[in-house]
Amino acid sequence: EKANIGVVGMAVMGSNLARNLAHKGFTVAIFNRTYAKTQQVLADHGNEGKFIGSESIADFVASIEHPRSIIIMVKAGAATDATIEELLPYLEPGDIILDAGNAYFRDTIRREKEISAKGFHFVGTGVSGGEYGALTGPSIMPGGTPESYKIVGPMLEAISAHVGDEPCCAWIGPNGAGHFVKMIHNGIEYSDMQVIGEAWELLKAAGIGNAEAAEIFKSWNEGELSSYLIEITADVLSQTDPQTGGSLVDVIKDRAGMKGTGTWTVQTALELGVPVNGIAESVFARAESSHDDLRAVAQQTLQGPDRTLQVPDKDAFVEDVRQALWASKVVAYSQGFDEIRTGGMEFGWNINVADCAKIWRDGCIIRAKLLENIRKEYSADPDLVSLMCAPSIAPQLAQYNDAWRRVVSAAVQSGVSAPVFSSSLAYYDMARAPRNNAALTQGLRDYFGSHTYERVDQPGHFHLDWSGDRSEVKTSDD
Ligand code: NBP
Repeated sequence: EKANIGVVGMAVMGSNLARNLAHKGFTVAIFNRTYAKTQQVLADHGNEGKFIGSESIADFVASIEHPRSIIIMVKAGAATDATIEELLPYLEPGDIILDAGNAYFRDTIRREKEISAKGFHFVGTGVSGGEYGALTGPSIMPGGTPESYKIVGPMLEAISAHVGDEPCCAWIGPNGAGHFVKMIHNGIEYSDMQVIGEAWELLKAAGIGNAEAAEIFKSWNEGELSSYLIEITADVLSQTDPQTGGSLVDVIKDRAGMKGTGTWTVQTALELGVPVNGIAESVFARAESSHDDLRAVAQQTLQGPDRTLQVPDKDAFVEDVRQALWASKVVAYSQGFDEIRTGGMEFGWNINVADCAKIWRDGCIIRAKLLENIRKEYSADPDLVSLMCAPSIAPQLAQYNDAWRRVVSAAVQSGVSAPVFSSSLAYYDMARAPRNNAALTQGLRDYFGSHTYERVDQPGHFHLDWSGDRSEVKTSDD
């Protein structure tokens, strides 16, 4: 019997995906550069389903039915290219390589071009859900040709998470679209975690300890903020340190790590000209947290308030923070979805934005109640310019405005750094302002660089003779 599908890479993600496929009744060929890992998977999990383990790549490829579907789940980057190189000589036309690692979408565009030129399909596939998700049902974001999705789609949908009978897996678009959407998923994940962190720090400033904060997050998880990250925040905050018996989070070093997807999201947004302030602030907050030299010298030299807040009504303050968290989160999501929409147009992918929200409702790290709402809004209006202006969102942002402003003010007054709370409010205010300070910027640019300005009352571009007689000339009609 031949395998229905193959998986290369038997580290935590690949082995769990292979097991998930086997649990769903597929016969799974498995391969790892270091054979011992393949043997280990067979020894530990071989009885969970039908696996065919191979020591050589040739045997591995030969063990899969044609047209072959082969998932690569190795360390993103050079390892992916090396694995593709090894596979290619054994493939036949029509075979499909899926790269399910966290590839940079431009690498996926390149690989798809090279591989499709050889007569094979290449499906750059975003997978989110961590190791547990990979085993029990991740959110899956495949790109590539629609023909290849006809073959691999049913298998991917079978192993994905489900909401009711809807799979958390949908074809996203050609070549790099799947990895692009996964990249922005991760960018949004950064901002989701940052707003949670800011809320926690504000609660702390108001004298709320970790155990009490854990209860607060638990109660927030019962309402509109309900999400995986809020749920596990309650768990992390209530964890005691196995060594000292105190609160674990208080002994974890406050230096955040990152692997690159947040940075890519922001770099790409800069190239596309899409303001993703919340995501950018989250990436920079992680960078600042790890900037040891800066923090050491700043702690010695910079003065300011001591990050404590006097709150007369604690319950009211907690509710303010909840509302500010919801508003900031929604604005950060709005920016992320804006990047998806703009990137989808720019790269010619025609991404169905509602589908992205749909497949993030479960399985992935940012799974949240809010995503059902987002899905409905983009389904109702696929050309929605900004999520924050959607019919069900804008009124709630209005309702939460006062609390949001009070919390940002409290952060500023007390010296708590809350970059996403405040930058998302600044983004909101900039977007809704009938006039903004860009008029002065244009005046200045024309002053020092003759960059010209447009007028509100007539078409064309104009330049003022700033250093001469201050006469105005029209430099172009459009
Ligand atoms: P790792 O990212 O730790 O990669 C280990 C795997 O890559 C092993 O199978 C290893 O083989 C293989 N490998 C390496 Br390293 N260099 C290779 C090469 N030159 N040729 C062939 N194979 C090579 O594994 P992971 O944590 O399971 O993640 C796999 C992918 O999934 C990554 O792209 C990751 O970004 C992505 N991802 C991870 C998560 C998560 O929560 N961890 C979530 C979503 C996506 P060896 O055993 O012979 O060294």
